[in-house]
Amino acid sequence: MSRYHFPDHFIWGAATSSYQIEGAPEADGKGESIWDRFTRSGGNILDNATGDIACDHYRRYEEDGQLMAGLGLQAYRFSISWPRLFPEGGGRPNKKGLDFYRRLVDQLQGFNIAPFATLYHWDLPQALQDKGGWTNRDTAKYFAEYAAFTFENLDLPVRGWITINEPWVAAFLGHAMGLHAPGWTDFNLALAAAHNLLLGHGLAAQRFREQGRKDEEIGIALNLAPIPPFSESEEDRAAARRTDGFMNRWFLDPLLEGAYPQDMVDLYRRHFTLPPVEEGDMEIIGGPLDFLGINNYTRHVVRAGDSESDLTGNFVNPPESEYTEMGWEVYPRGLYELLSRIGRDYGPIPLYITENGASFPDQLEEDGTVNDQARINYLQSYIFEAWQALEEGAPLKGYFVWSLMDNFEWTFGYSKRFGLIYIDYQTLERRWKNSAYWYRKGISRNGLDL
Ligand code: IFM
Repeated sequence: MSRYHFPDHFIWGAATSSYQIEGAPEADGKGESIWDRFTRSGGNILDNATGDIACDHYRRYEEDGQLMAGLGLQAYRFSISWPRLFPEGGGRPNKKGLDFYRRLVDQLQGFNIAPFATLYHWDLPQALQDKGGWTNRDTAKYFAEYAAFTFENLDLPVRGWITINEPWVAAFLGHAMGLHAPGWTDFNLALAAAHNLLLGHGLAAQRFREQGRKDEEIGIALNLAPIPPFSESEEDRAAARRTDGFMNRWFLDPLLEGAYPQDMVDLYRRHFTLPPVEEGDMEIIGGPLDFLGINNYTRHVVRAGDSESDLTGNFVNPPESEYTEMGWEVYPRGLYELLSRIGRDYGPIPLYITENGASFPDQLEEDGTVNDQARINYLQSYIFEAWQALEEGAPLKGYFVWSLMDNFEWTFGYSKRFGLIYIDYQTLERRWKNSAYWYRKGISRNGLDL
């Protein structure tokens, strides 16, 4: 057995998001979000599940804070529900909504757990959706207003702010594939939404700088994956490169270089309507970032499709690999590849792994235990690769497991469990899985045994 250690100031955390855990959709004056609407419309979610109760975290946050303290977490990444603070998207703020996050942050600080707050994890106020949502440029401006208000009025130090979680998912699953709220299926609108999400990020970061916030950092979390070609054939390599442009570079390049990737601009111009970019947008989007958050779970191996104009080609599942309950390939080396790639392609920007984890079919035993050895193996192998990248100089500052607890997994409802903590959805009781004990031990030693 060998032990590997992380740097002294490395941060170990866990992550969640508002709609996935909070429940209480109407409490204390909260407005409707697009996920309230999407889940209640019927037919969009497995078993027609909704986030109405979820983990009931809105009422049980104190108990959840105790769990985090018990785990020894050094940081907790949660998201703020925009419609709790602004039920109509903008206009008059709802003090009771803000108070909830104040209480949460206050409790975290009492436990010495650094808060990392995400401002947008997909629960857009429905009132803004009624005006076109992210396809309307004004939504980026409303987002910046909400962000500026929150920076100023949460008025307890938040160590890290994440503007937008996974803009690719919000834009393309939500507006091109119809799988996420608002359930639209138009690629042109998805491109517009992607641009406005990035613009919203940039405007919010500008407001953050204007407020001169010290000891706080701001960044964004992207879902990134290595996208290797299935073979060395020219066709497969071109398809993989396009898919990388679609999923990774369309966000990395504007944020870190201030421009959309030219090969993708040329491709999109041939098939779609390019997003409406106004003068100054790219400077705003490419403004300074304190860190880049990486959400990584898997990789996508790509084989060319039949037509040259296929945007992505086909995803191939290597038969020798292991897969999680989501059908995602377990590919720990991908985390090392991503962490090294960012530095190689874009320079030395501080990095956090803002999400990494796995869903497996956990069983609650009669004695109350959950033996999730597959999750422990998964986390251990990914964390090892993060350590390797660090050893080679990647500026990695911290790691957040997805997720602190089982929760509402979007279209999959409650059928996929990602948590360190098991939720009994009948009683809402919380139970430690074996992975929670394992993670606690790793945090306390600032390193893991192999
Ligand atoms: O549950 C999601 C989360 O909301 C965003 N990133 C991926 C997770 C697992 O699918």
